Amino acid sequence: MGLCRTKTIVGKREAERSRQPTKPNQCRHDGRRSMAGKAGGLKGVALIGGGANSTVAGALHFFQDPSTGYTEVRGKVTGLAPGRHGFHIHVFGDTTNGCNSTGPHFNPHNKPHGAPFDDERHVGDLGNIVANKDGVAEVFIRDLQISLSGPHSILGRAVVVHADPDDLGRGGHELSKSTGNAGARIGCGIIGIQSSV
Ligand SMILES: [Cu+2]
Ligand SMILES: [Zn+2]
Repeated sequence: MGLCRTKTIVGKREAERSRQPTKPNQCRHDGRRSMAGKAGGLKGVALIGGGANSTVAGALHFFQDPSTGYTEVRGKVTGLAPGRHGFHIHVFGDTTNGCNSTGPHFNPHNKPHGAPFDDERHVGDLGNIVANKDGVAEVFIRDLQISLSGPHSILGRAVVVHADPDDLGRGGHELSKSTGNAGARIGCGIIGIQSSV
């Protein structure tokens, strides 16, 4: 998609500018090398499950690059219907009552729901993941609003996969500005600190 193409690095100021994607908050599926091999930085992990009558499963890894602030979400979710599925960070890392105990979208600044590339969005708004005809979604998201430390930290919260597409706040439905009208919560997992072994 070319959202994150960087310029040739010439000197320090240019290098700083080159880190800015053309869309401010996120780049995804851009084919760039993963940051996860870099030394330092916090890592998180979430195992996705769907509860009693769901086939949804997966594992997602989170890594924040300390030099750029970008947090990368990588992994795979299986057992989905083909197509787009809303994908968010919800407030609570609590699955006592399945994915329904994870609360609303993580929204520390009381903003309306939006797209990952909007400035006006919930911190937890990561848009959609896309499942192929076999029901497998390969996830590769890089985002500047979620973090693994500080007030935007998603550690101890939950990642949730929905039955329907997130309309990114643009659908005109009464739920568009709060949930993206993404439907049922068909999979979720608690984001924990990843073991180094
Ligand atoms: Cu959600
Ligand atoms: Zn939201």
